[in-house]
Amino acid sequence: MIVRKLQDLLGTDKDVVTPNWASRRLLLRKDGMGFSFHETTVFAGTETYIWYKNHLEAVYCVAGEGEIEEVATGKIHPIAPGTMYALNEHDRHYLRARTEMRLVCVFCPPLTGREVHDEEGTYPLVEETESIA
Ligand code: 9YT
Repeated sequence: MIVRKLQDLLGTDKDVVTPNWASRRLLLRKDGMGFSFHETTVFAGTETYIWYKNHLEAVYCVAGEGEIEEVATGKIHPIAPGTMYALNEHDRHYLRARTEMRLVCVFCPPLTGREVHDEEGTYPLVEETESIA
C-alpha cells in the first residue's frame, strides 16, 4: 500500500511549479499503478493552452472557478467544484482560471515526474525502455 500526504511533497521533486500552475505528483509511473495522480493548483487569472497528444487526462475540480475552451469547436465549459472533464480525444484546449483552482488529475499513461508543457502544450511520451527518473 502507498500512503502519501500532499504536505510531504511540497518543495520536493514531486512538486512541479510553472508560471501558470503547480502540480503535486502523488502517484507516478514508477509506483506501478498504470496511471499518475496529481493535485494541481492553477493560478488565478491564468490561461494555459494544453494539448496532451500522448496522454489521456481526467480532471476533477475541488475548489475555485474557471473554464475550459475546446479549440476544435470553440465551446466553453464552466469549471466549478464538482465539475469533471475528461480529455478522451486528446482535445486541444484552453484552461482559464478565474480564481485559483484546485484540480485532481489522473493521467494515462502515467507521467514519470518532472514533465512540464512544451511549446505545443504537450508532455513527451516516455518509452517503456527508457529509465524512470
Ligand atoms: C489541468 C492540467 O492539465 N493542468 C496542467 C498540469 C497537469 N495537470 C499536471 O501536470 O498535473
